[in-house]
Amino acid sequence: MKRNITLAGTWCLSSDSSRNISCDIGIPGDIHSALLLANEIPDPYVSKNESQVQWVAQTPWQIKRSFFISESELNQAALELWLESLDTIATVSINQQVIYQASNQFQRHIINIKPVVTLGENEIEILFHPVADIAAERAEKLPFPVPWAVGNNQVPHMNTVRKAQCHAGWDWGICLLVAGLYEKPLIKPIDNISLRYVENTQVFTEDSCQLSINVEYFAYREDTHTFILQLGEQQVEKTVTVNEGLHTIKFDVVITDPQRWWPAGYGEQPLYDLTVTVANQIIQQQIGLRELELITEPDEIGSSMLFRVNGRNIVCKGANWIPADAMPSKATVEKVDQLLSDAVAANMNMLRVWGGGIYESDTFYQLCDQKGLLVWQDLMFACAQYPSTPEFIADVEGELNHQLKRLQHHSCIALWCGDNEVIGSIGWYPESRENRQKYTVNYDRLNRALDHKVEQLDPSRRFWPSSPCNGELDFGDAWHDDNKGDMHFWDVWHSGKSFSAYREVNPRFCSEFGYQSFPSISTVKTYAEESQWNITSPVMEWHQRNNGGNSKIIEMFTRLFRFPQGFENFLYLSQVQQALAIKTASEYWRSTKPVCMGILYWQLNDVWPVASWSSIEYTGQWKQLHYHAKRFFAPNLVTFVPKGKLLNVMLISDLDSDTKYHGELVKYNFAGDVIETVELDVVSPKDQSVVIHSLPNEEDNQHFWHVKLTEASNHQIVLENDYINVPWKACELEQAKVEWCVSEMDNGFILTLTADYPAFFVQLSSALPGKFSDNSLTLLPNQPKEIFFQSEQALSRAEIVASLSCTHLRDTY
Ligand code: BMA
Repeated sequence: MKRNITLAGTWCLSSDSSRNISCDIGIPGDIHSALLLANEIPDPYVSKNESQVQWVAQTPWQIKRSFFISESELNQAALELWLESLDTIATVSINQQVIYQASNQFQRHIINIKPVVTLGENEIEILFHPVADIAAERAEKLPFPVPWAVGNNQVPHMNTVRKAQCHAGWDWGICLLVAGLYEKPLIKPIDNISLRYVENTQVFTEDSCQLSINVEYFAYREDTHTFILQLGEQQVEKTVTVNEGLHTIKFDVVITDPQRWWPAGYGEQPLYDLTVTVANQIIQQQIGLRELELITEPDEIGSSMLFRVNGRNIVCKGANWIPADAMPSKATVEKVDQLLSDAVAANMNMLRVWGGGIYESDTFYQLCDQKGLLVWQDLMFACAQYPSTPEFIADVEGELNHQLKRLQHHSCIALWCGDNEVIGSIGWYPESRENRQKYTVNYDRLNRALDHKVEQLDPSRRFWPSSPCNGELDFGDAWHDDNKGDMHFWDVWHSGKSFSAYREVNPRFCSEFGYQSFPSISTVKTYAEESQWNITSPVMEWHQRNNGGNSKIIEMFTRLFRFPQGFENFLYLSQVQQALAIKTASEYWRSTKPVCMGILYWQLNDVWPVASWSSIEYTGQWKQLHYHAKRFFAPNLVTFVPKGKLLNVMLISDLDSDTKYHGELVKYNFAGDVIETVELDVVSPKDQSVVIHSLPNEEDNQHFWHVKLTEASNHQIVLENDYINVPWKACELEQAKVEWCVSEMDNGFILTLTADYPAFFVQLSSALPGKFSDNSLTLLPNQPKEIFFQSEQALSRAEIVASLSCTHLRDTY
């Protein structure tokens, strides 16, 4: 069996003569990361260094290395060079002979290099052309101007290049216009058959799953081959004789009593091993068996929008995913794995892979399969108009041929969505606004082509034209129409409405809404020197990409809070504010169940250290929002929902059985005295949202309500929440003293927190890397709380104690 020749490893990177740079580059990897490692550029993430490195993307670069071809390899029918995630406009040469021109980051390039290699040492060279120039040339040639993502992109016309759109900057993103090769390049010696893709469709009967498995392969000459397919315990063999060319072979396998795959929180994620072998070729997958439907049925409100998995209506809870790092070399498997685990830890079951980034790596989707994270998969178009010329559409079709076939077998993928905000953006740009019909037709030409590709290549899933979208061929305002389809609700952040506006809409599926905050001081320290520790300093403003973003945060402070003193309190309070915004929306929309069946906030992660809507900072640290998400996305939730003159206490369940709780609803004053107590013995009916108590909703700056419920059969499960119906600034909070004692456990530390007065948004921090089980919580006098802290390093109790600090709301002024 001939082994694949890997070309991963160290290559030589060199610039053209304008710079005369030559250094090593690790492939897979990007040019900026290599230059950083070789000390040729300053760290683009630090200070305002981004402006110092813009020349990198304006320079042509070449990467090269040698490889060895043996006699037996040379005797093969073909030597296939596989290049994936080649970013982007690149000329590939072997032994100084140009063999290929690539221009789409999302296509997979397979080139038979047998005719150009020789026995022994050979050389491969890839030349990367500056993308901005090519984009401008392409824009010139378009039949009419096609507006690009002005306001997000810092380099024009990226909409003409099939490359991650956020590489040119975004309203949370650095502009590096990175280039490189981000997947392992391989040479595959092929005796005759080259395996390409394995896809499956699943049909369920009462006690079985019938799989029809399609294997796509290329044959270099006419011959007879035996394919072996192994699925779980079953093995099937098929022998076929085919001519030269591209072929498919189909296998039918029945699995009786299938173990079904479920989204996280709804069941387990059993995966079956699937292997296809022929000659020296093998494809291995792990597949989940599940039925998944997108239900969009007319109802008394408009039209439903929900995912049904294995017959159960799922409440999708999660966030939007952007690429794991602006420098692709830094988007390691460990980093992606950690972010996805953090999503699951916050009780999420869906992520939306946003259309301005990339079709993620195989590992990303494998991890989502394993962890039960459904994926709302956008196709890679965002916030701009796109050409609909035959060449552009053909290029995109080539990209989808690969991406749909590559990803089809992942049980995590819930649907294919045409783009991010492309329909809506027709109204953003003067050209398209003034000529709406023309641009709508232009939009639909490309969108139609995407739709047809999905229909042809993956009929097992629905195509959803755009996010947000009111439905097929509905070009209405999905930012404001909450009756049907998915919604992007931005009236609070982008339009400055108050948080109560979240309770004035009833989305069917909110796939975007967000509120910004600053990262914590530990993250700020990675990019700003102490002299810059001021919100309006040049470096802090540099690390804010949304026009007016910092002012929005500050202005909302003035509505809700007493003005914070000092830089660190400023950072902290911005995270309180963000958590409050997203909590208000998420809890209310969950309470409207089954009206709202999807809540994905904007955004999970950051590509560099920056002020943004993320709940996880670039360094991996959880913002306060992420701890709140863990609570407000939990399968059972208790919350307060004001409704007219009433304040309803509501209990929400996404579980498939009733749960009993007992506890109390208590009215406190800010000294912590109990004013009123209501005993609660309640049942949370399965899969429902119910009112368990109603109170008069009075403006009151003297008191707050606190509810605490303990599950009858499992005292570990405690639901808590609190409520005031005036802004925090109106309340006279006591200067609570929060103390903690630390005790050592086998694999971490227990921190027991106490307070003498009620303390809100109590946030523990450690100067050492580690994770808290909970944070940003309410502490009441005589009600200690335990938090678990686990550090990545082996640390003594004394070191932990010394590393800890604590802030709460009253500490900020
Ligand atoms: C959304 C996204 C992104 C953007 C975010 C914040 O609508 O689709 O384009 O980063 O808003 O403005």
